[in-house]
Amino acid sequence: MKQNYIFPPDFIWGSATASYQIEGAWQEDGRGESTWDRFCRRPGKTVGGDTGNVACDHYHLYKSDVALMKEIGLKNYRLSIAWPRILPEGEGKVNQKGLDFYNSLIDELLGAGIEPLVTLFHWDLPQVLQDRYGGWKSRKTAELFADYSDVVSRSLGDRVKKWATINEIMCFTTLAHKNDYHAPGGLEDAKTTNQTVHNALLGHGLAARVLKENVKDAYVGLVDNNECPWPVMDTEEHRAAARKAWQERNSQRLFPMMTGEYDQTAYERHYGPLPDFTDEDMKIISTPVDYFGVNYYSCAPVRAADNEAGYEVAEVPAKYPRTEMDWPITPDSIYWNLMYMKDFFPETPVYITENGMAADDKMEEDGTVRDYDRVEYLRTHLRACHRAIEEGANLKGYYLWSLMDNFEWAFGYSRRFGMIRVDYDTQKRTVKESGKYYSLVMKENRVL
Ligand code: GCO
Repeated sequence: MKQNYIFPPDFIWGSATASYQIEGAWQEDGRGESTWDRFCRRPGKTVGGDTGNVACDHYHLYKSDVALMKEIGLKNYRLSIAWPRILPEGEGKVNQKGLDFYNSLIDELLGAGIEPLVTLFHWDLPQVLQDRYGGWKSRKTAELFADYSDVVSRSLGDRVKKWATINEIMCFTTLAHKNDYHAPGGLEDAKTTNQTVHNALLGHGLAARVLKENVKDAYVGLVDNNECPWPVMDTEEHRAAARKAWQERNSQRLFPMMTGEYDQTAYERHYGPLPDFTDEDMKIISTPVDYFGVNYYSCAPVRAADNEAGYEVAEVPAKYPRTEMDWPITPDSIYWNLMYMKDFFPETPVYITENGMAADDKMEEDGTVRDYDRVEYLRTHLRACHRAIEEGANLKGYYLWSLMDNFEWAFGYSRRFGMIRVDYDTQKRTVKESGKYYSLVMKENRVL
């Protein structure tokens, strides 16, 4: 049989994690409190009252974790830096021990032949900035984020070239203030919530400028879980509806970041009142990026409709296949998302910076984890990526979420996303069948 689904020779294969989800060591070596430390302590906010206090204890186990990465053939690894480790007060005095940890981790990775992609902010804001300034409700946090980016990039920039400023703005702004579901929590009106999104975009732009200034050959982007409506059927009518939906529903973050403009009609239709902003803000926000990072898990299809917008969401039936997060498994959506990216922003390289699934993993008596549902998820999504590349999409790489099981935010440890299993009692790591599968994918540069 013919070997097919071969990726371009320079395609980047990697895997991803985030600081609060894996590090633990929450009070060690001068680390300050983060908004997630605080949020987890609010009763009922995480499943089982779980916290990231220990998580995967990666802070202590990073050397063996990197050795395991090497063993499975990983060549690219996306990690994030905990701001409260670097600046326990959020601003001002730098905690050298925090920098030391990341310097050692980077050296360990490079020594193992693994190229890091460093995310500066993956939601663990120093709590003190929340208390002092209201966190992202204030522009001050955007400015301080640039200062923090300056400290980190001066320290790691001689070895780290690939940077992501911020991960998934929606999740620490809208999910926090509209739903009280993520840190920092605290319900706010729509205008205030939209202001936090705007301020985070501003932080992104300011940090992108700092990185370009400090790091020779810096490769800088924003990572977002952009909205990716796709046509329920590939007919001209539904296709046009989905394209319009894609454009309008990305009016809050992606389009302003790429174009420097808010589309007021689309914004108001989907997000409510526009935030306050200046022309200068929009210039900063649209500082050119080298790539766009897409975190993709699931998305609802849309269909053409006889309403003002011209489209409506086509909810999938209750029994539609879903992951343990209850997210419908919709691989075609990744294809359409990449095609719309190419359509609107043909020049911008795209990386899938996260993709994967929570599965109901069981450890068998023989010590294997036969997560063939995750294997199938990966296979179908990778095929969709391959199809998009064949049709001209600018997709340059793929980072699987996640390297190992970890603290899944409001779900605590009740959801497992890893290709490596973590036994939280013993901290033992076990490569799952999906890990073995992905290891072959990376080695052979094709879907198997
Ligand atoms: C995300 C995240 C991860 C999540 C993953 C699964 O950005 O949402 O970056 O932290 O764990 O998406 O929900």
